[in-house]
Amino acid sequence: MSKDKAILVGVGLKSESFKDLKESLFELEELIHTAGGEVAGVFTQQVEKFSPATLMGSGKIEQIKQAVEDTDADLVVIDHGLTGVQSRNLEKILDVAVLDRSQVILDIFAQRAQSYEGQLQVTLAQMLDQLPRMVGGWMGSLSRLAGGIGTRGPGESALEMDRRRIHKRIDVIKKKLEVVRKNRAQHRQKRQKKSIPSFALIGYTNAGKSTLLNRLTHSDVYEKDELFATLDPTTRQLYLKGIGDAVITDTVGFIRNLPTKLIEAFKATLEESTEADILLHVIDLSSETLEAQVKTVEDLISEFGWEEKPIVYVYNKLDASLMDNKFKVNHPKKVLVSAKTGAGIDQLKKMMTDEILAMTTEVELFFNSQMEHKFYDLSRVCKISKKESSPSGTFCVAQLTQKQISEWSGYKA
Ligand SMILES: Nc1nc2c(ncn2[C@@H]2O[C@H](COP(=O)(O)OP(=O)(O)OP(=O)(O)O)[C@@H](O)[C@H]2O)c(=O)[nH]1
Ligand SMILES: [Mg+2]
Repeated sequence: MSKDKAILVGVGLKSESFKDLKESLFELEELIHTAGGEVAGVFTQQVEKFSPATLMGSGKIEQIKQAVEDTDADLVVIDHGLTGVQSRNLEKILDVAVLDRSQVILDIFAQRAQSYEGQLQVTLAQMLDQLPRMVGGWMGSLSRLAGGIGTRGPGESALEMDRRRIHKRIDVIKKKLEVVRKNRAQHRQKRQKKSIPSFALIGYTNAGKSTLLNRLTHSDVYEKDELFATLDPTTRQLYLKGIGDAVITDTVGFIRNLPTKLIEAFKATLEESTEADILLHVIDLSSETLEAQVKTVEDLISEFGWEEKPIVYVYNKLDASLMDNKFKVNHPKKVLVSAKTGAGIDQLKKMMTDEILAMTTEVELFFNSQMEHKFYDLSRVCKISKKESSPSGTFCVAQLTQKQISEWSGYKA
């Protein structure tokens, strides 16, 4: 199938920053490429206020229409949310499919979704996204007959469904996801019962989270120079000198103007990060928009209520860093690394160890001679600061996290 040809339109208010508008639009170009399309033209418009009927002014729409005809474009993508009325009117005037930024992101997610859970989440997000757009019987651009950007979905699509059936489907999918979530929670509980220290990699899409996971755990998780390479969370074990075993989770990346429906649908995936002891916020030193990326992630961190967690700022791609990026943002707990070359990885591991140790309390434990094997289990997942063996058993002082204190409370000396 030939590539979808898209005309992109950045729309914002005159009172908003033009730089942000351009940055976001540039990112939308990358999203279109990732979704498998090509860009046939780019327009921008800053308006005094948005038109409820068509979002932007008629002059600009005329120009876009002309460009659609000249380039034989298949679709127009607006870098702004659209109401159902706005989409319908624009599609009528332009006579091609009109999508917004969310729909492009959802389309990429639909192409990426591998696991059962991932597919359920994307289907749910697409339905939640589509519902408020439905005007009367009109289904918007999803009703395009041919495939292409905006028409893909992993499961049953919203294509020919009416509102009532969509509501029903949404309920069914939510129930299925609830089962998946419970499953995940059980797995996590098992892990937590063994109270292994846990980390979660978070950050902007393409920052290098998966590459870092591979570097830290000698794994082979999919990493690629494209947006949203990772969708399903992966958890791997790693060894930290001074502590022992720990686990680290890699998950979906963030992007500015992430559709809220998507966040809602990906709750189960995000819970993996919510449960981690420590967050590693991965930042791309080679990005021209480093500050905006950091801000997007930090806003989401507070939206998810993660700000109470210890966060280590991992500035990645040191080998390809832009000159002044290294000095741009100053977080107290920061480390500069290259997941690609391995530079700074030892410092990062040391920092991860220190962060875990900072969460611990010294506890005196005693293992009688029959329970000595338990002491060896313990010594694999925490720091033992003192140990005395006698014929009756082993006494030790261990540095334990809160979770570990409850797990090992039966051995208090
Ligand atoms: N030069 C350089 N490139 C890197 C480094 N780390 C990762 N990359 C590249 O950056 C791109 C994105 O890496 P990923 O690890 O897939 O990024 P991610 O954060 O997992 O991205 P998503 O899963 O899409 O959110 C890949 O092409 C990597 O090879 C680094 O230290 N230096
Ligand atoms: Mg990834």
